[in-house]
Amino acid sequence: MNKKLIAGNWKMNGSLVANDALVRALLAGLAEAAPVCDVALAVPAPYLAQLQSLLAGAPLALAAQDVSAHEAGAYTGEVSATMLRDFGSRYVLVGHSERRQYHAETDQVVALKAQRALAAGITPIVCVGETLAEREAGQTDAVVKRQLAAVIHLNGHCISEVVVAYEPVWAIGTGKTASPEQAQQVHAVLRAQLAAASDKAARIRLLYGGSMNATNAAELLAQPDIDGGLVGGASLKATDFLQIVAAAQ
Ligand code: G2H
Repeated sequence: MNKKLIAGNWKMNGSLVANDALVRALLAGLAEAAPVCDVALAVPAPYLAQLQSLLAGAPLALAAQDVSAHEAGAYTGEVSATMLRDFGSRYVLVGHSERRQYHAETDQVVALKAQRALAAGITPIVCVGETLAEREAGQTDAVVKRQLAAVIHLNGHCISEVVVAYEPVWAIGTGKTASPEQAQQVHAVLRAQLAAASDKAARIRLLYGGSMNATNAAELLAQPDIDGGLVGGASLKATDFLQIVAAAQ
């Protein structure tokens, strides 16, 4: 069994004052609970410096929410993997559905971003997932397999260096969660695809994301191919996030 990873995704939320209070509450809770899983927080890029300082020496890893597909140069507004590393990012989300949807990120762009992250020594958390229309059309497996296929062969890197997050788009921020059986079914498809590509497939962490909360986390995390969670809304309240971390033992 893999060591679980619970990653909070703050999305575009936070302020210097609110972040300080939330992180201090999380650190106090983690010190008390001494969780056996890995815990990370994906925060907006302007707050990486604040979090780097708050998390120094803490059992809470820093993550970014996006990375440029380019290394450096005339790409106004972009943040490179090297810059993220400068600020202590251990992970970075790539291909979150909100990036695919609102910023037209293709599978190819997502693969380039994953490649940039790996080259900088940052673990990409590659997000895949189907829309409601795709699920209803019976295309779930085909969609997630196509999205995963794009990152399976990254130049000079092994897929085992990547974390994969399955986030059904219809469950994101909607309060609708995939049932543990629905999530496990897709995770098993992803695991089989990984196994065909790597003898280390069993060690690749597959996270579930999409309205994971303090109530449903334990059941989802008990599934054999669910190795953690990518948590949006519920990561903004310390008590909720700590309960999810506690469920990941
Ligand atoms: C999915 C998830 C975190 P939420 O986007 O990435 O968000 O838990 O709010 O559905």
